[in-house]
Amino acid sequence: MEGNTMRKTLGFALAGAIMTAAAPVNAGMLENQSNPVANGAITVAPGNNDRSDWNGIPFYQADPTGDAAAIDYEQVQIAHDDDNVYLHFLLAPQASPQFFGFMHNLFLDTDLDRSTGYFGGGGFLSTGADFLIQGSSYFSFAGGTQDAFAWNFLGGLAFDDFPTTDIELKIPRAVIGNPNAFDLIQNAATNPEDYYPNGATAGAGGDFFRYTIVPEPASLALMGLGVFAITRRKQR
Ligand SMILES: [Ca+2]
Ligand SMILES: [Ca+2]
Ligand SMILES: [Ca+2]
Repeated sequence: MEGNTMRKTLGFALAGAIMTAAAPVNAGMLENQSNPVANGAITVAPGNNDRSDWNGIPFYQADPTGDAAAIDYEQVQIAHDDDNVYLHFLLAPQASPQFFGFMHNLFLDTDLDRSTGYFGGGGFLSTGADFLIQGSSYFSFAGGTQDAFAWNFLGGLAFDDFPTTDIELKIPRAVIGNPNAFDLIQNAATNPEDYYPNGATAGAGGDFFRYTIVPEPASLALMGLGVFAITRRKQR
């Protein structure tokens, strides 16, 4: 609805029409990255402590350190190849570092639609998460209402929380429905909790990060513009 309104407002300004033909842009999206790598260029496996495979992958903007205890996120890198998505979170060093694998919650909104999936009690989260990755386990949303923390366990994936200053995940694209893009929020279910980004708890319009796996081809955006132009002509 909003996208249609925007498209009409922008009328036939070509550049604007191409932008709005893409997925709806939420004001709370802080960053949208896409970092394709060669198949198998990144290794995620417990016991593999070589992080040089992440060299050259940009970080998303940093989370404050000291805003949480036990698990305190600093930054994330995300990349993908033909089969998998890879995430690498840096953690602030702790006085008493612990692994806490299952306390790392990664909320993935794979349809880029906040009105589907988990959005937290009272809707305090910025996205509607269709999948949850909790340590090495992954789940699909199963709540009867969007504020119900209810999930179907689907299986396990490669997750490495050793050493304790970072975590790495390898998510097969197929197990999260082969999305072209997803919005993400990272949460440490410790006390106090850490949210990354911090603005993720601001509800609708709150902050989140987006990762794009398959960019929308410009030709499709132009096709959308053509259909729109024909529709407009018919309406007159
Ligand atoms: Ca933090
Ligand atoms: Ca959703
Ligand atoms: Ca935070």
